[in-house]
Amino acid sequence: MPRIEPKDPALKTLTGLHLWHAPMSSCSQRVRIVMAETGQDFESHLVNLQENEHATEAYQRIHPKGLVPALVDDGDLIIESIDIIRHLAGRNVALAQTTLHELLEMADAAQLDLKLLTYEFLFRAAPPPPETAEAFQARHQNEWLKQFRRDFAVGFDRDRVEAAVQRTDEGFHNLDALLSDGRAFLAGEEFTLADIAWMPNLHRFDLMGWPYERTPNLKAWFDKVSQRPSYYSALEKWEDAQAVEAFTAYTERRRAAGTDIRSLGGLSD
Ligand SMILES: N[C@@H](CCC(=O)N[C@@H](CS)C(=O)NCC(=O)O)C(=O)O
Repeated sequence: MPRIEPKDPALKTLTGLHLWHAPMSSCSQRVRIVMAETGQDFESHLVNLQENEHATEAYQRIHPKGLVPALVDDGDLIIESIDIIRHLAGRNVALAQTTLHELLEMADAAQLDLKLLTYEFLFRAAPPPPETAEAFQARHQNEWLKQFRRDFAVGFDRDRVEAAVQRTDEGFHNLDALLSDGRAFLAGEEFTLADIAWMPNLHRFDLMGWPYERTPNLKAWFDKVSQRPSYYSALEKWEDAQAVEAFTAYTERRRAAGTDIRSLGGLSD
């Protein structure tokens, strides 16, 4: 298990499961789904990303990259959502048993494109005011994230957005091809971590108006897994209804203007 040494020694004294997470972060959503599916309770430490709580010194002593989620299990700190869900599922044979290494790696690798496209197609609805953006630059220590935020402020290059859309589309087609043999779930007949790792991604792209009709097997899979109680209790229930409403309205506005996600990456072909 990839434990890391916490900068904050107080973490080592914590007992039970403690999760630092954000309500609508896809990486947090997958961790909460595993908790719900396996019936594990956790002490919730919400990190308000809109208020840049992940840029505080205190939080950066918990997560060295200043990102969510972070888990402490009886004093052991684990970051990286895929490592966390593996750790949590380790106790649950049914969830962890299949050969799903590749599907988890794909979900992990898809994160950067999901992030770029989330910022472009959802967060651009209400970018932070300049003083908040400046405070983030002054306080956060993750140089990659700071550069990413600066790129966002000036506008991402169209090629970069286009490439992210294309890679996402390829990834979804790969999943669709897997499912085309009639299997019930991504890794076979059992619901596994692979399904959990991908559920938040499908949800996120749904908010952006992704054309899932391009991948009917994947669409049917998503329709099925989103009926699971954990999808509601660990993902939808945590969402801020106003934010969802604002994202939906923004997606509709961009669609009407022909600048939504469907207008890129050959998705309208
Ligand atoms: N590879 C990491 C990615 C973590 C990550 O990027 N988390 C996002 C939320 S899903 C975050 O903290 N974003 C803060 C920001 O964009 O400012 C993981 O899987 O845990």
